[in-house]
Amino acid sequence: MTEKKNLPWWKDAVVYQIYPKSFQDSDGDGIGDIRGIISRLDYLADLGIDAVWLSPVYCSPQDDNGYDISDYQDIDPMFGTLADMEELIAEAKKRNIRIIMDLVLNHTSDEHRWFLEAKKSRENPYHDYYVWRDGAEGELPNDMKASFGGPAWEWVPELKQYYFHQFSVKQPDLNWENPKVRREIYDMILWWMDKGVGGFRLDVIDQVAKEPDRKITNNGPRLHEFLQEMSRETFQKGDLITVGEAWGANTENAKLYSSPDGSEFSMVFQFEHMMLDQQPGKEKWDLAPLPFVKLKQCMAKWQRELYGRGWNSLFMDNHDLPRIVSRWGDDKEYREESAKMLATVFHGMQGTPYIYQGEELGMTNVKFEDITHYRDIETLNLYRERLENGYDPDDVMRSVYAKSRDNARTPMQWSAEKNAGFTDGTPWIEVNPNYIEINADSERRDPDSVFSYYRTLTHLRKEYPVFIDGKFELLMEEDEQIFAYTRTSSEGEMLVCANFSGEPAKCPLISGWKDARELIHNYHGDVTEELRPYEAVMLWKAGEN
Ligand code: TEU
Repeated sequence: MTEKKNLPWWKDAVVYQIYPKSFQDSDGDGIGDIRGIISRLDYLADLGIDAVWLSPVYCSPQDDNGYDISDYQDIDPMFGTLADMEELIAEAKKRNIRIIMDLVLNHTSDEHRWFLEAKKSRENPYHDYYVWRDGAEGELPNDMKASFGGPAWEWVPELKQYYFHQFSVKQPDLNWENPKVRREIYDMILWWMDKGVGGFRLDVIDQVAKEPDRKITNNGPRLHEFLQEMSRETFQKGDLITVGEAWGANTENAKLYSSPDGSEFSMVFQFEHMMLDQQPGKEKWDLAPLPFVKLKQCMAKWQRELYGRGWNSLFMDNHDLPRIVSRWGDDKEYREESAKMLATVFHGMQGTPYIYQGEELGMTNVKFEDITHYRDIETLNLYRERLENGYDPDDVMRSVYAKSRDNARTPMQWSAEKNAGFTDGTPWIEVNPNYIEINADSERRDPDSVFSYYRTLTHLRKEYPVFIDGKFELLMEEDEQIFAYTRTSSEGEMLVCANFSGEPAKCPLISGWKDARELIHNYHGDVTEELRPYEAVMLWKAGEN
């Protein structure tokens, strides 16, 4: 293999996402915490990951599980202390793991000091930190809606003004037009950089430059001006990995977010592929089967467009999405095969792979008996709204089972012991009952497990530079079962070939790869021109020189 050519360290990195509330409890209160994470660092090192993206652990009233921050520079007591956080950064470093903090900069909690000040009077120096509009009670500035239901405007009678919130009422939007707000944010980021964090994930960053009078939420006219300023003032002073979450990204603006000149972020985290299995123009709850050929075209478009011009994140799961093996695989008969197949297809592409906690075990969606077992604000609001609007409760529950964010938020399944080894107390959300069969303890001992397969994938990325720079070409584009592509570099050619279905599938191109080296394969025995259900393989042919 050739030397890696002066690439930034994160180019061959694999990131692991931790949702702290559900990862590991250390003190028996039923809520995961930082000391719990420290106790599991060896597990992460064994998996071969390079960085951990930590969902928010800052002080927060937890209206949206930490995405409503009341102090950016302190840790919520439920998760631990600042000293615990410093220890986590240091202990991770010993294992060559960097910690990526989650920056929620579009909004704060309504309990943040700035907002408490802001709503005291119109003259308060913090008033202009948020987005206000004059009005009369009941006469909203316009009809914009908030993401978690209801209007995007909330009336404050003492001020006779509305504040703007794109998410819950307890998440007032920050006013990025105000240079003082931006300076406060940059100083806070520099403070975390001084603490030795390895990078940042930027929550809904495409929404910060909103212009509510023109009903603009994402991709506002000043967005990239703000992001470039932030990057100059902060990230570019360190050797960081930065990733911008942008539901509103397209392949054009993604080249700005993730330009190789480093003027904004290292990479973009976009969702085009995640919005295919819903009815066009409707919400994620309005279910539709996955249009497989469209998925391939979508992935191929991003591979092609960003090649040499940007950098993408490769993910199938996160704390807002259902479990991929339940969504696009088969979480029953072929759970292990399909979980491995999906990983093969995603990890073989160009970009940075993200593994969401439990994905490496093939954890599945959960089906709680009724809505009272759910905790997520988005799910609970959706259920209430849809019932008020006359939807059939069984239909709504079907959507919840398929798409609720709580599918990803049940506790990490460490072992077959009580509460899956997550806590000695009562977990804040119930454990998925399938932890007896699906858990880290048994998978780490089994060379054929989903965990062992992911470990091989993370190591392959370090061994074969083609993962980083190989040019992507989609094959068998119109095939309804096979996902196949090559990655070609000066060193050789890699083929990724996967049967995305539960039926056997013909794949004639395998015959041209008879002598190739098998990098990874999710079945025993030779791969032939007929792929078994969810069979997937990565093959490698070294070049002539
Ligand atoms: O999510 C962005 C976002 O737009 C989500 O609300 C998304 O639409 C929804 O989860 C899809 O079901 C980020 C965070 O990842 C999420 O957890 C937060 O709730 C949200 O921002 C607000 O900070």
